[in-house]
Amino acid sequence: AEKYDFAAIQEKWLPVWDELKPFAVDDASDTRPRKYVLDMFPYPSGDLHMGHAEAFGFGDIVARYWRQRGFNVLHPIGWDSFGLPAENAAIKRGIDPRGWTYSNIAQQKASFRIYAPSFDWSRELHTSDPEYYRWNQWLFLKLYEKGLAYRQESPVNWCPNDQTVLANEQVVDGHCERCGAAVTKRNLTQWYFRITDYADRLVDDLGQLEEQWPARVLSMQRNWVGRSAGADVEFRIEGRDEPVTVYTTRPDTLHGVTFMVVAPDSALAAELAAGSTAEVCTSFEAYLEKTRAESDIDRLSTEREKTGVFLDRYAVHPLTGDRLPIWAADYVLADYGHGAIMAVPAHDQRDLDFARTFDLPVRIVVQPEASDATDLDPAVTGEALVGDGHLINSGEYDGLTKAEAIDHVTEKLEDSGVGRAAKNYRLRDWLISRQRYWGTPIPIIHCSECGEVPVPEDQLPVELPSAEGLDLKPKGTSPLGAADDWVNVACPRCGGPAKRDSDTMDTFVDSSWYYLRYLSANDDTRAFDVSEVEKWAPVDQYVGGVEHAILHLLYSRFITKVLFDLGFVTFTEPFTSLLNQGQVILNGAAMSKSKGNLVEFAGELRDYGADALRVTLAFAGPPEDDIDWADVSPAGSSKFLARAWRIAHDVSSDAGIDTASGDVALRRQVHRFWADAPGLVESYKFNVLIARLMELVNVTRKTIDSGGGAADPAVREAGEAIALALNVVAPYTAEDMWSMLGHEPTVANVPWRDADPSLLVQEEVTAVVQVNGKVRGRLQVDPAIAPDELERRAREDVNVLRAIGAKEITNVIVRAPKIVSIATAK
Ligand code: ANZ
Ligand code: ZN
Repeated sequence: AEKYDFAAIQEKWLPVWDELKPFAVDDASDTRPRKYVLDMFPYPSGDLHMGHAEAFGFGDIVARYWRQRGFNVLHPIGWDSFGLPAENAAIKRGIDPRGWTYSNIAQQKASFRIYAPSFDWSRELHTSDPEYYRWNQWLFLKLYEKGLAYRQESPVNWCPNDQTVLANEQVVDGHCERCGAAVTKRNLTQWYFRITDYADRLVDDLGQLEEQWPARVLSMQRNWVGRSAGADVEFRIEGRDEPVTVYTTRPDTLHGVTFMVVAPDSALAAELAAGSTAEVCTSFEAYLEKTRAESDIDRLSTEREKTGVFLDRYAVHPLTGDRLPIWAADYVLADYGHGAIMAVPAHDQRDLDFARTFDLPVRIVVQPEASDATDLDPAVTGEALVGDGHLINSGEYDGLTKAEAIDHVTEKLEDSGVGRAAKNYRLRDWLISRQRYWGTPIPIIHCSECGEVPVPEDQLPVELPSAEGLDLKPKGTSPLGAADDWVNVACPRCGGPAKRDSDTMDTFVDSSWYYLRYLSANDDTRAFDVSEVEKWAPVDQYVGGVEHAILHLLYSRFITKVLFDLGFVTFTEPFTSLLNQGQVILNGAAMSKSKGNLVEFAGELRDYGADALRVTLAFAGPPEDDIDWADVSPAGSSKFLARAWRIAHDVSSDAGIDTASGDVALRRQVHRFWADAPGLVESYKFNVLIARLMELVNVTRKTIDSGGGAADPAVREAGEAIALALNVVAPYTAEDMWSMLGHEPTVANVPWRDADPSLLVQEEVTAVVQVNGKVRGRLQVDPAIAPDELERRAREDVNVLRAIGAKEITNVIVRAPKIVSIATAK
């Protein structure tokens, strides 16, 4: 061909690659070291979109790079194909979620084929296949055996629109993550995974990921677990036998406690109210009603006007014996700590807001450093003193620092038997049951005689019944409950009539371990082969969106630790390195169909081809940043690719391999590129890599046009370098160049070249020689020249000698390799 034609090149190489299957990993005889590169698998909600193009483009740079660095690279692909969107689409159109899902998968697959990430297609998986979800059920049973899966009635987040429960993680600002409806609470019996047993490890093991995961994600994980340290303190209650325990992170402020608050929706509040006056009972009941309608987020907000009910009951301060009024207020949550707090209004903002609303006393006990307390009285300023300082108004603890006082007070509480050091976590157990159809059936049978009976492993999978005849519309109970033939079974234990559990699993269960399934994707005898896991896992490079920074990663980390404890894996963190790509936006706004500002992947692919799209996305900036499609130029990327391609085209007609005689400046450029390129990829500087390739293309073109033409062996060397490196981001163009340069496919398997160190030394630098402050000479010198050598050469320079003449040299300053400054007598 005479002109760069991306469509023709794609058509030419796709069938070749289909035939060669260069990325199918056949491990048996391979001695290369291994790398496992994984992209978060797509949800098949339609065709691929620009976000996929970006994420999979970046993942592919890394995968192709490691392959060309001599590694045996596993880069698998599959679909996260269970879930609500399929079910909602099915309901809307009156079709089977299965059909909708699998036709979307086919479409995405066809697009991926053209986009051409270096996937090993032989390991393709769909979580909605019984061959996959069977092992979700196996995993569930493993957790069940370990006591890590349990059923319990408790108040749960309920989406009134989707008519299903939501994990805490799926409630965003009090609204359903999926549909945006305001979330309410309901008492339901649900399945949970005991992730709270792993809370400490989920925090502590983040240390293994420091530097390799984005700091932002590490802190989101840490905050989600929300571990805090402090003390449990017992308060005696007047008229009650049992003391009440509260959790505090600030035992040092114990002398500043002026009242107590209990969560209105706790059993304790109800009991204390019941033991009070009829009037209190009435106002408490009304308040409780109001509280029940509120979300936790609202309740914890510091912005809100504080409300509450005085219970007309009193606690006794454990150290001073002071009487402390007890209130019920919604800003205290029933299911955190002990559902009751010691209020320290001087040093806690919510307590202060409450105290100012209800005119309760404020006592400062931690004096801020170097300040005048009268200016800072929280009762006056409305600002709690939350910083460090020294204790005051605290008897024997006066003068101690906050940290010292925390230790001393905790010790004192322990000695007096009214408290102890304690930790607390924001993390709650993972609610995994869903009242929906399109998910993994929970492998439990309920028998009136035997209770909960796990489905025996050899009876897995419990297959989803056909959706035909089932009403999938959300109604608060699982549609599976109405599948009579499916739900009614004989109890595996006693043989009597029993019913299958009709809930399905949260789809985050599916994605919590899929990275292991890829390692034995076609093995129908086990979830994964431990020896394959030993070879490949954990994942060396994981790539995906920051929207999964909490849930998916937390659950995968948890399940990996469980599998470690069960002896199935030998590592405790699933993803060694993590790259979170930014979003693709348009004109500063997120793209969406409803806003009408959607850039369609399919259209861009048709107009510019896979390579130009990939180059555009990688060149736009650091991969973590958002890419505004209005600011980038796929047409510019096409031009660059055409220029690169033309170099190979020009070289191919002129032979030459003896680089020794080639243009040295060009050769230096090529070898500097090879010296820098690996570091650029490994630090995710894909945009810089492309900038360097552009520079190389330009210099090569200049050499062709001005020097020895395309027959210069250095030009061939440069053309090959460009083809080899371009493979990571523009595989079609690279393959075509490689072929024009006389090689067999596929360039993807040809290693990058090593830089020749002799070509890396910096050529020469110019040293300036001054005589009495005036520049009199310039010398071309080695940048590593020694100072005395430089001085000798300066003194020998003819122009310098002329300037000095017969005058006597009084001083010489040498700054190698840049300056020699000579002073003379007048
Ligand atoms: C006294 C105190 C003084 C507190 C002070 C803070 C500052 P984290 O870090 O999130 O664990 N608390 C305890 N249980 C609560 C509940 N069920 N609902 C709402 N708030 C609760 O927060 C622990 C702190 O949050 C505890 O320490 C308690 O207030 C409050 F200067 O006790 B603190
Ligand atoms: Zn039974």
